[in-house]
Amino acid sequence: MNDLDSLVAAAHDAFAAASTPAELENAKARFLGKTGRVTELLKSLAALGADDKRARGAEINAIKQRIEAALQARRQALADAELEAQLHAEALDVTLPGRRRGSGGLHPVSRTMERIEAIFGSMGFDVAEGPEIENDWFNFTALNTPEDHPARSMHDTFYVEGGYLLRTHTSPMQVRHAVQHVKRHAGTDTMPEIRVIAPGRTYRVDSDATHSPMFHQCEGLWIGENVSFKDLKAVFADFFRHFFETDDLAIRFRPSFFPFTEPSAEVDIAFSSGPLKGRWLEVAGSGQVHPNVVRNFGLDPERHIGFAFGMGPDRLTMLRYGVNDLRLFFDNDLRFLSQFQ
Ligand code: 2U9
Repeated sequence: MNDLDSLVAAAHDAFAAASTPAELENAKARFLGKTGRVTELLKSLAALGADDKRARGAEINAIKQRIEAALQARRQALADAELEAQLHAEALDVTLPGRRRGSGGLHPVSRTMERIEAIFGSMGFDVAEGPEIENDWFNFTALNTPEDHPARSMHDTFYVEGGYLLRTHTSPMQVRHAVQHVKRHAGTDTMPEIRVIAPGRTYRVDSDATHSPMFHQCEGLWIGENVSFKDLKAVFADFFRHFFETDDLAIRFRPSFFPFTEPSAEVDIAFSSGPLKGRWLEVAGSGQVHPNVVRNFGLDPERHIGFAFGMGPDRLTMLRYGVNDLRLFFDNDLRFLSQFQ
């Protein structure tokens, strides 16, 4: 290999060793730059005679072109590699599903409330909603609750300024509904039945695994001229079978006491299959509406009778989904809540 061929080989090696465009341009300078080795060779022609100059000059120009071609090829290779790396780094899998905004969902207790409203709605019950801040008359007095009843104590009831309180049950809403209903039909001989449920938030000074200071209630009221405990049993049987989506459940009534009903009963259900099989579960309270309460509606309790009931949607949600701590519903932890979507 003559000196010119080995110069071409050296340039090839130097270009191949350059791994970035900047390194390649430095290598180029060493061969083709102002003081590069090819340039030095061309300068050395000045010392030669005319014939030698022509022959040597042609040789040097030939290797200069080979070196320039090698440089160009390496430039292209580096540019291709860079583009390839960039394409790889920015690769998009266009078959992946797009990123969507997560869709929200109903809180499990809200789902229960909606189910309760739909089932009672199918039995002809209206839905009454109203104030959570109440006065003493609607929350207690109209419901035959004596002045010295423990529920009225500061330990059980949240009192707010101005003699108002946070309703301790949704019963006051039913009193409001009944009073309005009676007024609307005053003076007419036949008054349509009162058939209403009152779902909503209620408040009591209480907090542990099964009690929350804010909790939900759904109460119901059915008043007419011929409404009896027999109808109450039928309504409950229908409701719980629909709510728990099974006919495999038994219902029992246990005598109890509430100021606003007489007689009164706790309502238990027991499933005949599933994880809760055979256990009596308390699910509601109920009773024949007390004559004093009917009188407070503006009706004659000798003529208008009926029943009322109350149930806790929080507890019904726990039973339906197998949740054992009420507080989970109110912690707003999406890991818990998203399980119900
Ligand atoms: C009017 C008259 C009477 C509603 C009733 C109950 C029995 C009852 C509890 C169920 C679970 C409260 O949330 S809970 O702890 N309720 O036991 N509620 S009778 O009686 C009424 C309502 C309105 C005008």
